[in-house]
Amino acid sequence: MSRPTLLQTRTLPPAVEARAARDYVIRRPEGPDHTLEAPALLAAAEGCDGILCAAGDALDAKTIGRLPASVKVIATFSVGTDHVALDAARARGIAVTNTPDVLSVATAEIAMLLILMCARRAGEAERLLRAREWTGWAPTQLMGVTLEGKRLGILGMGRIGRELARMARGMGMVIHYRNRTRLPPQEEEGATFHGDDDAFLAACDVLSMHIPGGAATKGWLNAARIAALPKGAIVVNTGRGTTVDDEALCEALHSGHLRAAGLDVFTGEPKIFEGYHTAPNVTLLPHLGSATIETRDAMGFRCLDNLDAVLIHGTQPPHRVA
Ligand code: 8YV
Repeated sequence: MSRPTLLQTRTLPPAVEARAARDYVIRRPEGPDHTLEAPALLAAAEGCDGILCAAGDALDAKTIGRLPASVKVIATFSVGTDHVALDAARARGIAVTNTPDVLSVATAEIAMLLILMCARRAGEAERLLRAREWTGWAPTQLMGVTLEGKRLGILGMGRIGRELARMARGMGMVIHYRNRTRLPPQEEEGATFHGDDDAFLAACDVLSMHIPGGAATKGWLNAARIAALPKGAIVVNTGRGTTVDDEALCEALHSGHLRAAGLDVFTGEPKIFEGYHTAPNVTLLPHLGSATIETRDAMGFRCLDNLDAVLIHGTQPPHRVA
């Protein structure tokens, strides 16, 4: 049997590349290894049986509608699927798969890293040293806040949220959570569920956001919700940048209502909202949530397991989302 043809939009870790090249004819779009815009994607998809893409690739309804009939499956190298128009894929009978579970710990680790950096002002402190401006130890210099005993509010107690809760409990934090959609709430041992936004936000010394992107969550953290957080709260986002109103967040950092923010995701990545360059007490990371060697290998293998099911074995892919 001849090998199926795969459009692979990004360069993946070596072990994943090797397995993909063994089992598929690999088609690579021309140009740099980043977000693929619709025309380049459609041109490269000609004659392909499947697409292995990543978050940010333009798989909107229009593009999916114009994919060649040969495409049977889209496997995204991400747990988030906001960049893929799932209804359009369903309408065309194209299976869509993602990579759940394997990135939960890595992403929770980045959320915890941001929480720690914000609480202990580590970014500011490092910038001071790099600017050669440290003049010596002082009792009141760069004082942060102790996390032990503080309340961590997890927005979206899913797989990643649960891993973060486990880590935070180990540090003596008190866990509160809110799920926007799943009702009734699952019982989450050692965590307090909140049924409405205001009570939840009022209980957040630290708010960590783990909700998906897309129209339903756009700008969820707006000025009103930021105002409902206690003065001096910390906000961390490792989900999707679109869930935050950037202007409102910058404003709250400048006014001092928020102590700090830590962001790993941004609207319109890789560009970031200009205000973050000058906002005080903001720690910025370039979408590192799942970026560990172990996790990226596992994500790649998960994509290939899904592609193999559809294109080689003719079975249901294990992580089908549409
Ligand atoms: C991905 C992510 O690695 O899985 C997700 O949804 O945000 C990241 O962990 C990245 O988006 C590339 O697809």
